[in-house]
Amino acid sequence: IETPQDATAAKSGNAATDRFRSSGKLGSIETSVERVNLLASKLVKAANDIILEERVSYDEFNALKAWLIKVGEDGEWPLFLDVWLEHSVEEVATDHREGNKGSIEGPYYVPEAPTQDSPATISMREDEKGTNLLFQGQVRSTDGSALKNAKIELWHADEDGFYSQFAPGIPEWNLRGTFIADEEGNFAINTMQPAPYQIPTDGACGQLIAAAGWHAWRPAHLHLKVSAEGHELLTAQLYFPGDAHNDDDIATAVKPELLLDIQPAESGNGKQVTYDFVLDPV
Ligand code: MBD
Ligand code: FE
Repeated sequence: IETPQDATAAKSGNAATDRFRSSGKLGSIETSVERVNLLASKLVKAANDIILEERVSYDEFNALKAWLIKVGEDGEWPLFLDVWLEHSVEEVATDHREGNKGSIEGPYYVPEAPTQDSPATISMREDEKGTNLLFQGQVRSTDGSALKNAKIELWHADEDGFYSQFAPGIPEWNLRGTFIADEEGNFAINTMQPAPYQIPTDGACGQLIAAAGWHAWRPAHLHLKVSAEGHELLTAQLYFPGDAHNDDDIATAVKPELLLDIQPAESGNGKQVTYDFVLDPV
């Protein structure tokens, strides 16, 4: 039997690549010759400038070729792009918003996780390890009105830092769920506190990280998509104060507004936190 500890970069990378291919994100791309010309020309020029400025050698050029080939072989293009570039795309896409700050989606979202009405417990193994976390709050519009029956999609890693559907041997929807808030936009979800996440060290991205002397860590985080009728979809991540990597996330996806105020649970079992979401009208 495969366990999550058998996870390899190639397996989770290829799963992320397959996930992207079937995500529908490729169905609606609108662009023009002028736009492709502009962006591709700037990208190629930036690379040529680096080669000339830094006097890149043939050995270095060949190392780059070999590495780019390996990124594809390991299926790590989604991982590479989401870790090192998505944060800028997210910044451009959301800088008009008055409501909640968001953050990147990353490579491990799966749509249509099973739906439950709040209050609810996310699907997890009977012996799921970790600290219980009650995550609750309210979804409102920027004018302060409650967003009735708002939808909260939550997904995150387990206590060992693994995501279901991307590491082997974890039940399909483990620590993934869709939750419907009540008439007042209130929600309460029982889950487990996730562990910090280390991006795979045995694939092309890990090879780059090691060769450059970087670290591979993201701070522990909850992933969310929050939506309500007539409002922009919010994609966010929330973080835990005191995490060693809140200030040097490899994916540059932490913002001060996204830090949770974790408290001991009133039930006496684990932690609880209240976090409200404010969505922008379309
Ligand atoms: C993750 O869990 C993640 O959220 C991102 C953005 C990149 C790699 C792994
Ligand atoms: Fe993540």
